[in-house]
This record gives sequence, structure tokens and C-alpha cells, in this order.
Amino acid sequence: MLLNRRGALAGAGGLMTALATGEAWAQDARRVRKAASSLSSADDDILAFAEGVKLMKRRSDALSWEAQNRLHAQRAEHGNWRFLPWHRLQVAHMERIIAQLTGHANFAMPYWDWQVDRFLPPWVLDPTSPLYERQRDPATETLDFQKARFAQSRDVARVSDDNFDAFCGRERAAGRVEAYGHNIIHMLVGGLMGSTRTAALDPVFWLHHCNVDRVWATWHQKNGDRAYPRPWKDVSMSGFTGPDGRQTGRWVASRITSTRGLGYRYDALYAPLVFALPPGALGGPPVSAREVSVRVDADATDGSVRLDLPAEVVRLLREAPGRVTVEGTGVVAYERSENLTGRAIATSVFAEKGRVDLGVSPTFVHFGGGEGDEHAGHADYAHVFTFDSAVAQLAKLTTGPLAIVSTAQDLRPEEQRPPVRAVSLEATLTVTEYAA
Ligand SMILES: [Cu+2]
Repeated sequence: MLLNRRGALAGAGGLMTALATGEAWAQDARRVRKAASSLSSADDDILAFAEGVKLMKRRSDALSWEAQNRLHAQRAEHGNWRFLPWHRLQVAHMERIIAQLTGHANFAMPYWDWQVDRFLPPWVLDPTSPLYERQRDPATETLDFQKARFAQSRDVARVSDDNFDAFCGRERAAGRVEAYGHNIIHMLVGGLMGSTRTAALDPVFWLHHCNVDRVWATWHQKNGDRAYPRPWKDVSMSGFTGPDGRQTGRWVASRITSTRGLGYRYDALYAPLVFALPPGALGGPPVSAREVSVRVDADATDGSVRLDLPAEVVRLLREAPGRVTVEGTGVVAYERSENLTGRAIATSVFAEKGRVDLGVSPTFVHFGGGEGDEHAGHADYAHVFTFDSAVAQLAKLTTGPLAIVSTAQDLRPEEQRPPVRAVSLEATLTVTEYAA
């Protein structure tokens, strides 16, 4: 291999290991991740993936299948803005481990596009393949993911229009790509995939996270490096195992916003939404815009929280002569407990007659592995939701107050688990009035 001396020295003075590793990885951007639906069990990437899983399952060292699961169970970042970079790094490391162990030097992890493919790829359903997992619920094998409950959520993460907060999350709140697209598939596949302690043992985990990463790559292509806030860019992560079995040092988020930096790309990203219109496209120019922040602490004990929109906002929505839009993001926080796992958090705007759903997401919550888990102390689970034009329409068509309501619904009410406690609900809305 040709070594670029300037690149190899770029890490000198400081974060030597990680930067040097990152530079080296960026130099062989030859991995092309392909759609699982386009690959058969005879294709090189599937042969390598199956062979790699088989070899890793035989090991008990740092390159073992179990070690990768332990890493995810104990150190994975969920419920916050580290979610995307952490999982990007884990998949990229896994890719290199498999390439090294199998000799398929260009191995690229396939992505399973659960927004397009209705079923799991056939080669993970063959009981003679290492990619088969017998602890999967048999119902999953014939599950039509397009028809399944929750898969139809309007917030499934294809949307690349979201701002950073809504898409990637906040320091302590899950963004939509995690809360919706990611969590829904974990809950729908179920079995080992249904718990953070065991999820990475099912090969489907890697195909799933590869697609989550592709959703990020799509968002990044549209929004660029300027979309990331400074404190996020400085976030760093470590603990990943390289193909030689040794840890690869510290990785800084700002250096892995492009997949090129990690030596891979996707054969195709999601197409940008064609129906997104610029503000004002349907009316006159904006005549005023105001930002309104509202927040409430929950007092109900039934797992719900309600926040009334300020009366002057509702009045403006109903009485302004021209068009009025409401856009913005909100965050709902719940007390972190085992009872939250598998519950669906549904957020809607309610009027006296009618409502607009802002999204529903089953939770797949990481509780940490105790020792060595620096985030075990987090008290809450929170996630971000967004508002759009439907809220303004609802106001026009109704009278009386408008309220945002979040509820945690049990997916299996028959189990009669104790309720989970909502902590707070807050929203920042931009109300824009256009000339009539
Ligand atoms: Cu995870």
C-alpha cells in the first residue's frame, strides 16, 4: 500500500493515534456500501459478511462477535446527539475487522433500506447461513415492514429537511433519525434486536445501522458541515477495536461528518424530497416572524404531559389576514426506567375537535452496563419532535385552546406494567405571518 507521508504526519502533536488512524482510513476510500436488496448470497459482500460472522463467533478475543456486542451493550450512545457518530464508528470498525479476517479487502457493509424493502433480505433468513439468528421471532421472517404498526409513522427518518436538533438530537435528547427510524426497526425486528444488551448479536443489527448511517449521509450531503454546532463537533469517542485487535484511540465528531474520512461511501443516497417548498412559496412575502418558547413540567402520573400553546399564538393563527405558519421543534422528557422500554411516545396537537399527530416512536432505551458507563447517571430520556403547516390548518378549522400532548402508551397493555413518568415538555416555535 502506498503511504502518504504528509497524511501520516498530520496527527502529530496531540491526538496522535486517532488522527493518524483517521488519515490512513481516509486514504483508501474504496468501500462502496450497497443495498441489501441488490445483493444475493453469492455476491462478494454477502459471502464476506457470512464468513466474517462465522469466524468472529469462533473467537473469544477482542475480534470476537461477542466483544462487538459487549462494546455496544456497555458503551453505545443512545438518546443523545452522540448516537450518529458512535454508531458510524462501530459499523466502520466492524467493516474493517471483517475485511481483515476474511481477506475480502474491499468488504463493505450492505445496508437494509427498511423504507423501501418490505421484508428482511432472504440471505439472513436461511437457517444454514451464519447470518441467520434463531432467536429472531419467526413472525419477523414474514413481517411486511411497510404495513407494520409504527412503520407508517410520518416521522420515519427519510426526511432530510430537519435542522440539526430535530434530526441529530440534542446533548440529552434523541433526534428523529434515532427516535423514529432507528427505534422502530429495533422494536419491529424484536428478539435479540429488541434489547440494547443483545442487539448487536443479530447480523440484522449491522444492516440496520448501516442504513441509519446512510440516512445521516443523505442529511449531511444536503446540509453540509455548517449545519453542525460547535459543541457537537468537539465531541470525542473511543473504545473501538481495529482490525489488528487493538483500540484505535480517540475520534472527534467533526472529522467523521463525511463518510470519506472513514474510507467508504454509499452506492446511492436517498433522493431529496421534491415537495419541499421554500417559505412563502404559496403566499406573499413574510410580514412578521416571532419566536415563542414555552415549557411545562409534568404533573400527571399517567405517563402524559400537556402544554397549552400561548393564546396570542392561537389568536394570530386564526385571525391573521394572510397565511401563518408555525414551525419549530419540541422536546419531551421522560423519567428513565425499565418501564419506558417498548413504550410508544406519541405527541400530538389537540384542539377541541380534531388533532394533528407530530409522531409516535416506540422507545429502545439504553440503560447502560453499570461499570464503565459514563452516562449511567442520566436521569431522563428525551426526544425531539417538529411542527409543520398542519398545525396552523388545525387552528383555522377549530375554536378553543390548542395543546401539545405527549403520552407514553404501552405496546402490550395486557402486561399491566406500572406507568412511566413524564418529566417535561417544551417547544420553541417560529410563527411567521405572510402578507394576504
Ligand atoms: Cu445502538
